[in-house]
Amino acid sequence: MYEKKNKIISALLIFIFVCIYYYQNDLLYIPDLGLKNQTKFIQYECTKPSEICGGWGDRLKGILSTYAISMILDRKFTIKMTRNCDLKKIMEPNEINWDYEQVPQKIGSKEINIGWDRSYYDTFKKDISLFTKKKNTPLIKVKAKIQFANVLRENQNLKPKIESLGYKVDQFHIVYSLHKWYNQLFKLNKESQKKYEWYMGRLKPNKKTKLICVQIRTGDPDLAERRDYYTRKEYWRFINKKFLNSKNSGSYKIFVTSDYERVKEEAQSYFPNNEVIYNKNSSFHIEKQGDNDCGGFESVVFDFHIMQNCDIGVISHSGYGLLALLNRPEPFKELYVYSKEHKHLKITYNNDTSYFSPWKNLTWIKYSKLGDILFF
Ligand SMILES: Nc1nc2c(ncn2[C@@H]2O[C@H](COP(=O)(O)OP(=O)(O)O)[C@@H](O)[C@H]2O)c(=O)[nH]1
Ligand SMILES: *[C@@H]1O[C@H](CO)[C@@H](O)[C@H](O)[C@H]1NC(C)=O
Ligand SMILES: *[C@@H]1O[C@H](CO)[C@@H](O)[C@H](O)[C@H]1NC(C)=O
Ligand SMILES: *[C@@H]1O[C@H](CO)[C@@H](O)[C@H](O)[C@H]1NC(C)=O
Ligand SMILES: *[C@@H]1O[C@H](CO)[C@@H](O)[C@H](O)[C@H]1NC(C)=O
Ligand SMILES: [Mg+2]
Repeated sequence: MYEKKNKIISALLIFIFVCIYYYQNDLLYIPDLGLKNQTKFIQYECTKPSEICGGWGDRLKGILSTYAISMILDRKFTIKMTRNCDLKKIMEPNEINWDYEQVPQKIGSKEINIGWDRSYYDTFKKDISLFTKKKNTPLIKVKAKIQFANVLRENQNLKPKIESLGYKVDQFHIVYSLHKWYNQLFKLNKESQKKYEWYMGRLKPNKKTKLICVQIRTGDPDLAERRDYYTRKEYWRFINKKFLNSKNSGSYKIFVTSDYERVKEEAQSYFPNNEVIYNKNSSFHIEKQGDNDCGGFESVVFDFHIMQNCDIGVISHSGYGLLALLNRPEPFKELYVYSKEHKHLKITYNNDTSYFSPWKNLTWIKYSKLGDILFF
């Protein structure tokens, strides 16, 4: 009898201690011993071998959204992307030092896992207490593959804060701030930078050169059947008709990237009169193919980085391609997406599954303002 009672009491005590341990930052008032004033961090994470982080497009959505909210919360922003290959080996911090190694090791932390859950768009429009209620937690870890911060500009409570950061409220959105944010965060490492300059010399030899960038996502390596839906010829035909059918067609250079290596060789044979330039062996899916030597990841990021220089974009409806071309000083300049009409369908971020399936009857859509293309 007594034994049973004791067991229950011990279990209860253990439970209470565990609760206090996990919630100490919220529950207890910590007197200011210099502790309260310590730097607070918010960190984008993709670390575990078992974790699904998505491709570079998905990851950038998470990184840039976490960066955006770090400004709102006045937290120092860091990135810890160590799954397979450590991002630090490919990109270096530019104006913002996002190196995760500056975060003290034994620091209280909590995780917010947004994943692919778009219901957070509705939440953050009204209320970001998921973040603010952790105000005493030194480190917030964020996992996300969606552009969850794009709705912050719709949140009335955040208007003064966004303005105080120097943004017009409407511009506090990945599409309008991508080029600025990307360049605040990233620069290529020395070795890649040299390679980049060599490519730029060929891609833009003089001021008259117009750079057409083609990005064709055919489908994940394990989804080969998707390749049929993307008729590559349609891209070549479009470029021919739209740009090369003119007197000054010689001033165009064509940069091609794809998740399918063969596409690049095809382009080269299709355009014998124009220089077709591409990065060999860059067709690599960073999520689906292991990459402990960083080579594949490096080339995917490199192609992405190049595309901020494109005068014209002719791309597939892919997060990677869309972000790459929106990452230009003028995001919507001459941007054409091979996609599906949607305006008559009134699709929202809650019900776009029916839009993507089946992925047929595609057409060229000029992406000249938010909403022309479905991009959540
Ligand atoms: N080099 C290269 N890789 C690509 C291209 N398209 C897709 N990939 C690879 O496939 C992944 C696709 O995932 P993600 O970036 O999330 O784009 P999404 O899934 O199409 O929205 C990329 O991260 C790359 O690893 C491309 O045009 N060029
Ligand atoms: C807290 O930090 C700020 C900025 O670093 C500093 O100005 C302030 O004096 C600090 N306050 C205390 C109590 O240490
Ligand atoms: C192509 O890239 C992959 C991934 O980085 C690498 O393992 C492979 O050796 C490369 N092949 C060639 C021919 O360079
Ligand atoms: C998606 O949701 C919107 C808003 O609720 C609705 O107007 C629209 O008809 C829906 N579209 C589809 C294809 O279900
Ligand atoms: C195919 O797309 C065109 C416009 O892009 C549209 O007018 C037509 O109705 C679509 N056909 C089908 C079968 O959906
Ligand atoms: Mg993806």
